[in-house]
Amino acid sequence: MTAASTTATTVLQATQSDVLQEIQSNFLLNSSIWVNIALAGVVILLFVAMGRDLESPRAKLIWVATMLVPLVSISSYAGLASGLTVGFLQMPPGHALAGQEVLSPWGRYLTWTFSTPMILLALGLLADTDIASLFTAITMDIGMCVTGLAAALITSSHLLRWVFYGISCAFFVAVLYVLLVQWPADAEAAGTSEIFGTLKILTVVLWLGYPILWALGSEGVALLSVGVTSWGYSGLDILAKYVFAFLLLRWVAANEGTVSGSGMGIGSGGAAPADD
Ligand code: RET
Repeated sequence: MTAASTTATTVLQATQSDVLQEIQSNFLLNSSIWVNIALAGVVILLFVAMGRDLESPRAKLIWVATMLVPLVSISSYAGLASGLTVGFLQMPPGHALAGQEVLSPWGRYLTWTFSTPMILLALGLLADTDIASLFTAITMDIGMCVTGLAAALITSSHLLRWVFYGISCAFFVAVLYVLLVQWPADAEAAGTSEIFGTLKILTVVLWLGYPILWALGSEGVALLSVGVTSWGYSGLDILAKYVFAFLLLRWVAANEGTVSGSGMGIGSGGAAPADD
């Protein structure tokens, strides 16, 4: 066995307890996880209370999609806190930390696959967009998250890490296009353009922070430590998920009449009767 493969074997054999110990000995990393677990818990209770009186199908669907954001989040952060979705990766030659065992909280990228589509579903319903547009935004978003996960997990080639990063960015551009070009027009027609405009800017600005952090953190050029990167993501999460969801639900609860259709254009102008 060569020296390199011996190291790789040692890395792969790091147990969940080793990983947990490493997380718990890193105050920055550990606090960035637990603060979010606590916040998600409070936010879930708040959102249940905020949406309990909603009656129309579209408003209820927005509420459930929005509720799922902190629900996925608390599960995601619990996975990170336990060490289940965190591992040691040996970075390939060419990477700033080449050959070193780097702690990778890859569970984040995995669970974004479930949380970000809920954010887009809620926004799409708010804009009362059509199913094709919603499907486009959500599938492009899932593509972005899965290829982002691949970029983080690849240890065979430095170049391929960045190739996957580029593919993920391309998916992201499609999501941005839908958010910035298609849905504002739909929201205008649906009478939700004011709140949609606020949430669109919040979403676009904050979401742009994620690929920047990835590139600067230990997954990318390693200018930021694992703990600082993790706090960066946690901070973005607090704004992009909890603050976003709070603003959306508060508006929906106060303006249910404006979003009282059945959802996704069905019965609210998008699907006209066949004999019209
Ligand atoms: C990655 C790296 C590869 C390139 C791009 C990325 C974008 C990630 C985004 C994540 C948003 C996450 C949110 C989570 C809330 O639960 C995967 C970092 C483009 C935009 C809002």
